[in-house]
Amino acid sequence: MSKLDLLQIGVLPEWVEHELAQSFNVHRLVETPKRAGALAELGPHIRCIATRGDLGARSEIIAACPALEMISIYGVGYDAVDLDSCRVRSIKVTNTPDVLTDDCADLAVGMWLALSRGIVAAERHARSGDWATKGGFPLQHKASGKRAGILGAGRIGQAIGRRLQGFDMDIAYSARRSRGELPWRFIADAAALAEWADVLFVTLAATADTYHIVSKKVLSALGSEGFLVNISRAQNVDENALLCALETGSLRGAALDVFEGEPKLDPRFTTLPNALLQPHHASGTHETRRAMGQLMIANLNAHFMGKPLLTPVV
Ligand code: 8YV
Repeated sequence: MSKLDLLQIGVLPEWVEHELAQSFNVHRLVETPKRAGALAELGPHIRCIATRGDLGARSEIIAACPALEMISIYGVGYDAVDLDSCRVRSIKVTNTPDVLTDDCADLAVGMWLALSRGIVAAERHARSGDWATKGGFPLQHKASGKRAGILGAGRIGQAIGRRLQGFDMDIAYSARRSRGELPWRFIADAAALAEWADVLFVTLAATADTYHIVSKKVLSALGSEGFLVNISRAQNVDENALLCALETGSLRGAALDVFEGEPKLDPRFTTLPNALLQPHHASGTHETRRAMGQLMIANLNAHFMGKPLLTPVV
């Protein structure tokens, strides 16, 4: 049987691309001036799309593929996929939850510790020789035993909470509803949670309702002794308000794995001593990216074999 035509959006690990090519005619959609023309030519043949969580599949791509049956996401976030178009055309959408939860939670906790204790700057202080010539590293801030607010009580938010219990943190969370099964305080309002917390972890899936949920008001409530950790999506935070808060010291510090316009950052971030910057790599380990690739491909194969999807979104 001839291979079906698959549109690949973005770069995937080599072994994933090799695996896809075993089952599909893979057509890479790359960011070139000829992209629209390529899509117009390829689109009518495309039966499925493989894309990344950060790239998704916008409405114009979906519209250009009239024979599209399925979008398989290499990532947990599906905010960059036009789900409304998929629902109207009964296009299946899958993602890769669970397999990346531990990595994302691990990095969030690591970012918080590094921010609170100045680990990145301290490493430079030791490596540069400043320790010998300028003396000891400046005092930082105790991390454990403080108040941690978790914005979002999904898989990743709960995994962060479980890790923070090991740091003797007093934990509260905000979500659409109270989750009685969780052993932590429920504070529905984001600003109230920020007011209570010493560190606020943003773990929410990005939706229209969560856009800029970490607003100037929330940042002000977190305050000049507060830390923000964002491993969700940049659009959950008012980035200009965050930059102003960091520049003026009305927020003590922020550790960020996601940015508006990534991979290009607002240059204001790069001069801030109280910002810890990470290149959207929360799921970026060999083990997890392998598991994500296997799950993405398994979903594609399940669909075309007429079997139940493993991790359906739509
Ligand atoms: C992806 C992400 O893993 O999971 C998501 O939704 O944003 C990332 O963690 C990454 O985009 C894969 O390249």
